[in-house]
Amino acid sequence: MGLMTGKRGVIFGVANDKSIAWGIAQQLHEAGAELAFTYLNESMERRVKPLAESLGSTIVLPCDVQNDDEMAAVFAELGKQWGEIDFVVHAVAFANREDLKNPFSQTSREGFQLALDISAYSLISMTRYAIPILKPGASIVTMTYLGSVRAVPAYNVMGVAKAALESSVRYLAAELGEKEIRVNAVSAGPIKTLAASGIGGFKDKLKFAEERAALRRLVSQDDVGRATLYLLSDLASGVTGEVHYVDGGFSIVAG
Ligand code: NAD
Ligand code: 0WE
Repeated sequence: MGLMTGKRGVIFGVANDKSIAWGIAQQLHEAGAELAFTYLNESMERRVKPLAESLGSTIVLPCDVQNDDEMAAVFAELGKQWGEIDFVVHAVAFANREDLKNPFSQTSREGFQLALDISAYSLISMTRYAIPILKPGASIVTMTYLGSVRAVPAYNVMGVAKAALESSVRYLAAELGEKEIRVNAVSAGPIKTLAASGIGGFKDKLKFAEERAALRRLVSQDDVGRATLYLLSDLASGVTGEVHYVDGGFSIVAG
């Protein structure tokens, strides 16, 4: 019997086998969970379908989180096939590349709205569509980053989006506690993924994190996957509204 045996849930945010969402999926699968996946578009579909199949998943659905109809269709289909579900993983973020490069004060209204819509509002709409099929005891986890609470060079509008995301975690947790639904965030240290590969000077950030972290190492998709597994499982039945750092202790040191 695994920690997640008999539990079912959906994972948003797998792009390829380097994705944090994929690290989470592997841990959930090993623990006995049954998984559904969503993908952004056709180019992602080609990568996500074989990954999903490798874990025995048969429910793989399109979902651009900016599109309410697609989001509604995902949870309608899950309701049809499974009735109710036990967990949701939100591992989705996007900002215009120039907004992660230009001075922060140059952020356009459109760029701000795009980053906040995809990276923060989507947790609210995802939760809203999930609620009708979430079991009591269900758990929602989203992925965040230290740039929400510190001015990390170049993270810019994504930092504002992550601050909104973390605040949304607290408001959703406060609202859904009476339904015995938990909502938490995992704040991961820097990891080389597709989303990170577009960032200038990311290598230097990795080196800095490795040198300064209390554990003197980077964190992996597996490190994040295991902590997320805990938050999604009944081991964390008393934990909600939290931002749980999985950064090797980078954020707790100074000097
Ligand atoms: P990734 O590129 O593998 O995943 C990002 C995902 O977001 C992709 O699957 C992409 O398809 C999806 N996405 C973007 N726009 C979307 C939209 N409109 N609709 C649906 N999906 C959309 O990169 P990752 O690093 O695994 O990122 C996953 C999460 O982890 C993000 O929230 C990111 O902010 C967070 N995070 C990443 C790091 C890091 O260093 N890599 C650190 C902390 C937190
Ligand atoms: O959340 C993220 C990255 C999110 C992201 C990445 C991209 C690159 C490609 C959002 N939008 C885009 N848009 C693109 O066009 N991380 C936590 C990883 C990350 O990004 C940084 C970091 C870290 C860490 C950017 C600057 C500084 C540090």
